[in-house]
Amino acid sequence: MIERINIGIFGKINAGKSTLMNVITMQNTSLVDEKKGTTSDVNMSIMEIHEMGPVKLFDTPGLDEEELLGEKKKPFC
Ligand SMILES: Nc1nc2c(ncn2[C@@H]2O[C@H](COP(=O)(O)OP(=O)(O)OP(=O)(O)O)[C@@H](O)[C@H]2O)c(=O)[nH]1
Ligand SMILES: [Mg+2]
Repeated sequence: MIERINIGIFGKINAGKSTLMNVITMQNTSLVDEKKGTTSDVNMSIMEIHEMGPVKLFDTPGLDEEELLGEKKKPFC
């Protein structure tokens, strides 16, 4: 199995994490919306980054989701 560097994208709700993920991967694998709390589970994408090699990228739910479904989602983060 190929060894990959893990890269997580963390931040507050609606900060643009999924947008950043899609820009980096040049794909639309993460759902983007103006609504808060769009990402409910961690999304993973694999790719190669120049001069870094194989990586695993993780798009995550907002860190400040307590008022939404944050507590239920934490075990998946
Ligand atoms: N103006 C501006 N809007 C942005 C930028 N990045 C993302 N957005 C917008 O902000 C909103 C939220 O973007 P997402 O990428 O879904 O944000 P997120 O952090 O993944 O959101 P959650 O999954 O809900 O935590 C969308 O309407 C995006 O189009 C940016 O750099 N500038
Ligand atoms: Mg998101």
